[in-house]
Amino acid sequence: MTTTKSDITEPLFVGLDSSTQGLKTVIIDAALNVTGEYGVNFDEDLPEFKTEGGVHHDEDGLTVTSPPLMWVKALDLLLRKMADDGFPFSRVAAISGSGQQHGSVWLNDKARNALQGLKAGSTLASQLRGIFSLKRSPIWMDSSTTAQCEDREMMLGGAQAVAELTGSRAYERFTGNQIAKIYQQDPRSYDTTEHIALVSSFMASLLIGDYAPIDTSDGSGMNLMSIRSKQWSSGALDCTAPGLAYRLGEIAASHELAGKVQGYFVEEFGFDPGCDVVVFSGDNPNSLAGLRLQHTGDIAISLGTSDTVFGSLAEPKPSADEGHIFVNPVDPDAYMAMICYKNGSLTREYVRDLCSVESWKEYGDLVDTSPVGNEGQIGFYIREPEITPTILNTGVHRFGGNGQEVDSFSEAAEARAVLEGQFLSMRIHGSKIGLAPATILATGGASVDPTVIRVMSDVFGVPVFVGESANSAALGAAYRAVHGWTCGKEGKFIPFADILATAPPFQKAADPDMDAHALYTAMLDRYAELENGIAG
Ligand code: XUL
Repeated sequence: MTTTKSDITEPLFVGLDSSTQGLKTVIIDAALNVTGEYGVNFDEDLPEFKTEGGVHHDEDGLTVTSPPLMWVKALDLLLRKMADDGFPFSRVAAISGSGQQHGSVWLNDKARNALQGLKAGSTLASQLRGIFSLKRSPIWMDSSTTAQCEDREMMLGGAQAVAELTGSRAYERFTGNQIAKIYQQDPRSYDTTEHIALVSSFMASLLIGDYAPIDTSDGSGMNLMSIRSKQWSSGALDCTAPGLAYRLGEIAASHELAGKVQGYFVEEFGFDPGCDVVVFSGDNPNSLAGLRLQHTGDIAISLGTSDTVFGSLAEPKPSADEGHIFVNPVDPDAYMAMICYKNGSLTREYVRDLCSVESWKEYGDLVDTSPVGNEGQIGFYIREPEITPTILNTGVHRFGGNGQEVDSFSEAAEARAVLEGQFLSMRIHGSKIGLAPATILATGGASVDPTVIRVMSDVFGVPVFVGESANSAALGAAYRAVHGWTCGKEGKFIPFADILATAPPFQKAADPDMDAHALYTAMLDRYAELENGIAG
């Protein structure tokens, strides 16, 4: 690790987030206050790429890509916007960043020279147009690699063996399976590829003017890295494509320094030549940092279009059935686990509409008229094919207290059943990959609803705090910039918690009622049994 020196007196830290739909940045000062935010929207600000939601969908309905040159142009545009706004680039002590996970950027043998030789006076895009060996980068929404996933699981000893090795069973969107497909279907492009970056490491590469390493946390989303040795797994590489270790390059811990901003940014925008670039990571790892989940047992439940449960844990417990284990982005010796549900907000809204109430407030009042535990009634509301666990048949399944399937519930029971069911499921499936919450941070739209928070707190038996999640990935990247910069300055690893000591605390929204919690605990086995029956 390089030791850094900075003469900047009032340092700023920049977090960049190259997401599916746009490039955003959050800027913080040394006291961790947000001092600025800027953004570029791909569809609106870069219409020449003709993306929808930042992506191109192929006619097969499975292949989804984005043009990597668009990401370069977005950086040009974002920095230009900041310059026009008088942003004080010279005060930036460190930058880190976030990228949509799993997407890959394929670079030819001209790329390194082009990155190293950037000249001030013209845009990044005009100088880097020729560096891509694939003009269409596969991204996380792609699901065209089922055959490659099956091959990987067969060659490595089954789905659970792949999960044990790489943190997740083979998933279509994971980069290794995307690389295997391209190698098989377009070997010429593979041959002309010198380097394969993730979206995160590519954006860092632009800043340092060289190939930046892939970090261990985003690297866990590839089905290629051993989550225990934190190195490429030769077995996983061998069943992907030849010569891959060379193309993927180095792996670094997420708090390490990738280098300094290259001269181009110093001359063009006035960055300090000592400005550090801290290794970039994936958006979910950065959100973990942004939501300050630094201790084992700190869990976030994000209630959005899809619901996500993620948090820190000391010991990985990979499962082929659900979720992902990633190396932790703020503690190289720890891990993070994540599970996603497709049936989130839209499903809750569907049930609210079934209940003929006008507002979430009325909905909450209705839930309160049914007792905790819903007199044993359990409902499954599968509006979208579910991924946790896999339930492909959509529909509503209601079970009475005696376990018999019934056609309907009272409105109050219906209103309560969807909430209890979703949180019981999160408790069951989260525990299968080692998530044992000590506290929960609830984020996303439905987290403002006190009834939702009450049921969540009682099901898990822990206090629930509420927090902002807007731009949590960019904010997390900014926190990680402070973290990596401090570790660099001190020449040793500093706990992330020390960095966050001055951050304002989240607000407590509920303490659990332990009698209610005991009732929910007694329902877990029955819930799991009924769920198994539905999943078939
Ligand atoms: C995570 C995933 C998405 C992407 C884009 O596994 O596929 O969350 O990171 O946000």
